Amino acid sequence: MKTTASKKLFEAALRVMPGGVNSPVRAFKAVGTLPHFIARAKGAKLYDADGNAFVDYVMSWGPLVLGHAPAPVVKAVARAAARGTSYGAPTALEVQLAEMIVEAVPSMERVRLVSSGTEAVMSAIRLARAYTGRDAILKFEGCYHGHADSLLVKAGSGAMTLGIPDSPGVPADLARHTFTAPYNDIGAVERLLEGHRGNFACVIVEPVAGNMGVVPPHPDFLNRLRDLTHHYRIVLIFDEVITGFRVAYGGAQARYGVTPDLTCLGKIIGGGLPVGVYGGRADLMKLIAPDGPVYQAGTLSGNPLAVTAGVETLKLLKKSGVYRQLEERGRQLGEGLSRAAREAGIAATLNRVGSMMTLFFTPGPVTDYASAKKSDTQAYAKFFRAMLSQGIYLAPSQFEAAFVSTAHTPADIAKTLKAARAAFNKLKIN
Ligand code: KE4
Repeated sequence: MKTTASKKLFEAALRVMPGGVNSPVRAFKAVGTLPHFIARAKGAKLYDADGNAFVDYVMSWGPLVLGHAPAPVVKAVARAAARGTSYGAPTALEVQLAEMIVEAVPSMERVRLVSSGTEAVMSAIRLARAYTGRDAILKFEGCYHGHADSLLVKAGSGAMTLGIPDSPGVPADLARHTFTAPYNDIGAVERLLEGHRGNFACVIVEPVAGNMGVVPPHPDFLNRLRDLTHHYRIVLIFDEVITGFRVAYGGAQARYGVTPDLTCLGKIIGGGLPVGVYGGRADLMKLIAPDGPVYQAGTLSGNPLAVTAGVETLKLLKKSGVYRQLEERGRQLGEGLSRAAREAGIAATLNRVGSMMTLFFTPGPVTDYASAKKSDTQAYAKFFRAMLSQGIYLAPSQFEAAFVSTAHTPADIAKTLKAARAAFNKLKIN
């Protein structure tokens, strides 16, 4: 596979950007090869600077549930750009996106648009602390909620991939307010909340974990979290930056029937442009400036281009049959990968919820950070490289999700499974 252009671009990038990238996991450090620089994308395909084509399962880490550059979204964004790219003033478009989100997501009575998932989560945490007057927050090991200081404690995603889940630069005095518990361990949560009665402002959880790889909630986990946070009068925050509009049109809270107090969204609601959202109970959101004293602001919040992409994306997702198709494609890929690993005698565990999944190179089960960490990351790296050489672009980390979109065809899935069978056989030989 020709990689001359990507190599040259990476050398240039390394001279001016840390690691040559603008987000760490893109540097391919965990998979022992150099990153491919992407020139364009359409549907389920990526095309790199050397002209190589790939079936893409990163999908920009989740936003592109409709595939790359869906025509209606591109057309609408182009039209919006011609009307001006940002006004720093309210627009009808923001109202439209906010109304669509309030209508879709059970917990969200009021919303505030921001420009990233990190911003959404840090604002929701500030709001929970202001509402309760307390400082402590509880997150789960292996969950990633963006790179705000308070949340870089036993964080997942790139922090877990690079082995820096507790980043330097976070003041100890701040980190001490962040407590962690193993995902799916409701007993540990109960002991922490009981042991620190009156200290906790909120519990924040990925209702389906996506940042230690995909880890579904145990059947009663989310319900019990809801009961406990009600009992101790603690704000329950669902970080649905990945799961929002991914696992159902109303997100994981609609799929599992558990309603948090606050929800954070990102990725899909921007249709590939920068949008984050936090929102929830009206009595909490009324504390947000300028209604209330909790300050949060953003130059490009509600930006007309990004909001246009979001509105057009949600309009297409509302069409009937979309989530049935995502479920079906996800099932075909997940079951096919499981079968191929089993037939090759490779110890692997496939965790999947709808169109998001992870193949862990461990016998499993994978139910939390500790069991995810048992995965053979070298085997994953070999699998990744064998798939990449066959034109399949997976997440460059064992601890991320693969995403199927409505643009992935049965032929893409068949090509992927054929490549996986060859990759597993290669693993067996080496
Ligand atoms: P952003 O600030 O990257 O928009 O969102 C942060 C975030 C918050 N919450 C969850 C559940 C998330 O998954 C994320 C970001 N996800 C990672 C990938 N798992 C983004 C990819 C990257 O960091 O390059």
